[in-house]
Amino acid sequence: LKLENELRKALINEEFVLYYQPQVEIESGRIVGVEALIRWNHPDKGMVMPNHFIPLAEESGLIVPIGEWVLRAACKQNKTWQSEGYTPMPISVNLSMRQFFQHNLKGKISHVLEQTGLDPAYLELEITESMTMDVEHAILSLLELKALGVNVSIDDFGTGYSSLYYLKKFPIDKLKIDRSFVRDIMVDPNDAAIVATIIAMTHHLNLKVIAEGVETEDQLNFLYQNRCNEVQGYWYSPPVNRVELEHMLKNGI
Ligand code: G
Ligand code: G
Ligand code: MN
Ligand code: NA
Repeated sequence: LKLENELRKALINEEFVLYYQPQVEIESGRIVGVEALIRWNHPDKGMVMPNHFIPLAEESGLIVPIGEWVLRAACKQNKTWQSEGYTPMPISVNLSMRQFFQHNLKGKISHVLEQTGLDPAYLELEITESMTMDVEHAILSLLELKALGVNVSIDDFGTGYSSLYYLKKFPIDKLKIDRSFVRDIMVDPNDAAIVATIIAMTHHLNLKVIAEGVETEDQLNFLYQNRCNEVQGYWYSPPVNRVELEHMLKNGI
């Protein structure tokens, strides 16, 4: 209960901050997108990572107002970057299960887009496979979100429920290959085969694809040879604060 109260206070006192991880087009080495990831700048504990508070936020329902803060902060920051002359690129935001099942999610997102003035084409919402288990709900929700003009990606792809039949029916734009598959592509032929197959499938289904958790040059080369266009991972950059991200946007990664 103590942590829960602290989280409520943190929202009021604006103690949350966003970090940003670049998404890089392999061919050009250019940053083509960023994922927003929350941190808690705690007055005593310093920078607290999301795995220490997101699970409780999800349990308690606080993830809804926290998620709304993330959405607004990400849209606002992306709009600011565009006003400052940075090359426009999408910012992706993680949606939690509760947000995805929230009444009037579309209205809330559309309100944030209006408030911040961000073009919906520059917002990407990440959902996980487990949120699509109720197929009818998922299709209806995704159609509503797509009608706003935002992009939708499936995060941690391959780790959850994945019916290829429904994948074809979901109005989504992109798959993010989970880092657990990428980690061993150079040592485990099964993981190499899985990753190569997911990439090939995305091309056939006309989806974009990004590999997460890329940490080595060998992994990068493997992904490039297998026609994966984009990567995210420590090889290029961990999630960084706004100033560090702006430095990379200006000077290259
Ligand atoms: O860098 P990293 O430690 O940021 O993230 C750890 C986990 O926390 C990831 O699984 C990520 O999806 C989750 N996470 C980070 N930011 C957010 C957020 O804004 N909303 C939600 N729902 N999850 C987040
Ligand atoms: O939303 P998602 O669960 O994909 O959150 C991304 C998580 O992955 C964050 O915790 C982020 O810090 C972490 N991450 C990003 N790049 C790498 C990487 O190259 N290696 C590892 N181990 N983790 C990464
Ligand atoms: Mn994510
Ligand atoms: Na992921």
